[in-house]
Amino acid sequence: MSTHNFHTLLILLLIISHIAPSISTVGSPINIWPKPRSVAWTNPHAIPLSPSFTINSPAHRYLTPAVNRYIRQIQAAKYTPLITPPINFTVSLPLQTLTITVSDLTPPLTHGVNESYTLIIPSDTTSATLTAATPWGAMRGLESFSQLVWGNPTRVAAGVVVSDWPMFEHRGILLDTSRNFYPVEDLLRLIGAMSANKLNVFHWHITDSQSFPLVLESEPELAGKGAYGSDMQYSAEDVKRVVEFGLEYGIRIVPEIDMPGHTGSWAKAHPDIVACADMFWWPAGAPWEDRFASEPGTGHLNPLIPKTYDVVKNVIKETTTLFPDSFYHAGADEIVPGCWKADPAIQKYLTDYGTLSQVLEIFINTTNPYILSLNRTAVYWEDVILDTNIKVSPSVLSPLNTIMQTWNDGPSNTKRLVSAGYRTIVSSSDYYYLDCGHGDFTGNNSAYDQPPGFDQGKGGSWCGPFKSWQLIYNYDITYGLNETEAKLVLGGEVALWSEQADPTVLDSRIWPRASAMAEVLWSGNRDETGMKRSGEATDRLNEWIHRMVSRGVNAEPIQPLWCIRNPG
Ligand code: CP6
Repeated sequence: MSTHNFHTLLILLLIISHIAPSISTVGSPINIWPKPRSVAWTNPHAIPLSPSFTINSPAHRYLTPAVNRYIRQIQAAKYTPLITPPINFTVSLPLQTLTITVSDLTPPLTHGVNESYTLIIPSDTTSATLTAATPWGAMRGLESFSQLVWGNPTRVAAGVVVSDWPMFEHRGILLDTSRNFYPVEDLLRLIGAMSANKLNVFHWHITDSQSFPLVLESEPELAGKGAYGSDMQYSAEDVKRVVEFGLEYGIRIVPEIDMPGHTGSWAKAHPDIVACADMFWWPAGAPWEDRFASEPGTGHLNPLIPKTYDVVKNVIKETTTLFPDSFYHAGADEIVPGCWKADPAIQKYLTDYGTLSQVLEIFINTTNPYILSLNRTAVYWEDVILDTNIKVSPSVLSPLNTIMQTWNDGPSNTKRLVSAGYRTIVSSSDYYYLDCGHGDFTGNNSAYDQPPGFDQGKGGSWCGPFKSWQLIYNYDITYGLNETEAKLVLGGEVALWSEQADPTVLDSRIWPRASAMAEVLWSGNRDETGMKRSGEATDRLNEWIHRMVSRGVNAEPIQPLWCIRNPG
């Protein structure tokens, strides 16, 4: 294209963009993360935000504290953007109020609650409006409003209508607090940052084989002996703080007490109900079938001992008392044959009656109805019906009240689950596992690090390769599904397993990669033309990282500052 033609085109584009209120990926004077479903600018300009700016809102147990928090943040932040929004300042009356209207204050924070909102900041009045169907939608709208405010003296973008709602209902982060411990303060900072990214589910993988940090009144020795220390436990008070904090930020807390595998830590209190816990995790030279666990920290609950169910029922019951959410994650991943085979009672069962799959079926048949009786929807890892070695018959777990969570093989396992009618949460380890730190964490180079058929050829180290934020945009979570099947995909979760993570790296291991997933699940991984959005998202993500850092979240950079100063 000649320079002349190029200039003509530019002028044409400028004229068009002035006539039509643009809803486009380019030219947005200031961006909201995750990108809303629709943003319409009409005569955009920056106006002053009054120093006495307030938000009028209906009183609500959780919306009111959210409103107070946003007033404080908006007044105090004086956020200095990386790039000053390309938008003219107009000397005009300052914005005095944001008025919130909520059609129904009663819906509790549940899966599928209406999170839509409409935010209108007109260019010619002193007051803006936010309308939402529920308090939870109002919280999402407040976050968007806060991102349209910057500078000192404070400016707000005016002449804009944001109409927004999520693409997927379940948008989560899994954090494993068993391999390493995280103080409550870290969990609260995570929940706050999740809310800023419009995520809505904190999947708390509380316990595993390495430690049992949850204090239970009915089973005090589980944490008493199974936690890393008395200073590395979550009390009922701690859990309450996390749950209440979550409600004030619009984040559901879904607990997972992983069982019957991943339970080595239970043996400190109850050695009699845990198979193989006293054995070394990897018999030298033994094949996969003879392994005691998927990683150091051995032990699986023994489904053939009645006492197992006394303990398990106490644990499930009290956990559902502590966590009000209607989802209960029941685990059931990675049952390793060698562990159960090493137990004499299970050995006898195998000789006389049946298979390891039937042993698992006994466990699921006893615990699943119990979870349902406590009015919970059980979520299971895909392994429970898809594992190649040990799995239950799908008829044991009804699609009517069971949700499955995938983590292996990306799209194909999702397809298998939804085509069998299960609602499914996608957390593909090839795209959404953020835990990869420094490779081998076992301290040696045993076959364990690259077990057969597991992650060979995908980058060498046990958890590799590192998943980039761009890769997250590349994943279509409903890939290859027909319309009916795609409807069963509830959403997704990124996961931070903590073998190589603890509070020192929490923020940077999660952010900004979880921001990429948050955008994918809120408004999709592709732009209007069907292109993957990661290219277009780069500049916006730089700004969003900077804003997260300004709010006390140590999100990692994705580019040198040079690129931001020399856009182009
Ligand atoms: N712990 C538990 C883990 C993993 C799972 N469950 C895991 C497996 C493979 C990778 C990362 C994490 N560490 N309880 C699988 C759901 Cl690559």
